[in-house]
Amino acid sequence: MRHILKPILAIGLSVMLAASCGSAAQSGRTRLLDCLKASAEAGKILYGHQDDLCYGHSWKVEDPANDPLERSDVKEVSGKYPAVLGLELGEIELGGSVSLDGVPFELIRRAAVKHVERGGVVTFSWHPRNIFTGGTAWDVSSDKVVASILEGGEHHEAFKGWLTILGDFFDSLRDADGKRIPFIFRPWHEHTASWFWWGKDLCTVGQYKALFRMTYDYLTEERGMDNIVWCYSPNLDVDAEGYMERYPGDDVIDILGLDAYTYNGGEAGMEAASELFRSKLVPTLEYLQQLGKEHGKLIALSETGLEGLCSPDWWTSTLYPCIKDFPLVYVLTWRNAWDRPEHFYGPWKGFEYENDFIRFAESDKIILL
Ligand code: BMA
Repeated sequence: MRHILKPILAIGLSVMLAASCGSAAQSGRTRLLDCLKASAEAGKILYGHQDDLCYGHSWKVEDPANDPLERSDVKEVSGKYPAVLGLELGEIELGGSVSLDGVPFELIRRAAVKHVERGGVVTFSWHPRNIFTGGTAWDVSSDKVVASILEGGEHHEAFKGWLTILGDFFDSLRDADGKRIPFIFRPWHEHTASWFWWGKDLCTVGQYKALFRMTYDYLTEERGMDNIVWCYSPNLDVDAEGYMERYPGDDVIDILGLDAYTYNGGEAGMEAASELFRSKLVPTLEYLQQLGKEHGKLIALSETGLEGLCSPDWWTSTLYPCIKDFPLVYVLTWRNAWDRPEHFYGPWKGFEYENDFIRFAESDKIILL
């Protein structure tokens, strides 16, 4: 079977998986980008869910090597898989067999390949540990970490070892013909905040850009991976200037992403929380749309959600009205942690407000698989 990237094109109300997108002579990066562009130009937004095939709100894959990967919280509610599957690689750099969330890398690899085979789009995030302190990605106790892994830094060689492990994993993502599958990679995210060791207050503009470029150069040049679409994803609460301040460059980035969550309003209530989210997100998407035009890039809501979905109509009354007028290529809600019942952002069968997700998913604009 020749590897074919199947673009997701909506025809009327049905989703059609076209036979191919672009020509086989093009790189995987170009072909995936062409598909995504065609979808955005058709006015469609692909719906994505993090870790969807690996586990759900109250289940997980038990046999990573053989499970048919047919289960999905999104499918159990809506009848369809998410069009975009987000997968997390944190702790792959340690060389072990499971991620920081306890997901076997073998399962992550199989899920990525299966999802692309089904015609979907895969995006990887990575929360690597802090090589300087030995802590997690959230260990922000030192502002020397990025400097230490750049060329000339004391941990540069060790960090190149981490990149090698990451590159080996990416290299193992092959279709039935042995060709590398195309996917989106979204490293060094939410760096306009300071909760990860690569965040704004932990490294200079130049160091951040060098970190991104080092990662890019390693995978594209040293490893020859022309199957990766690169996404840049600052966090909400930044203006257009702040958004672009650490931008690695048009030659590196393909998608201008944004991570933006609704925070449970507590005493102020859900209505106030939704209103705050709307009042921040819409102006941000306005400038993102403009930046996308100026730089010739796609735009995406690369992470979003309301933890625990404590609102009967977050999908249709908060999220959808905010995004519907923007040419977002995809919108991805975060994971449904099987071992933390309150830590979920996607729908699941039996959840009291599942019908609100169904209404969202049935919109002409929103594409599932
Ligand atoms: C966070 C939480 C964590 C998780 C991390 C990486 O937002 O969901 O529990 O470890 O993402 O997946």
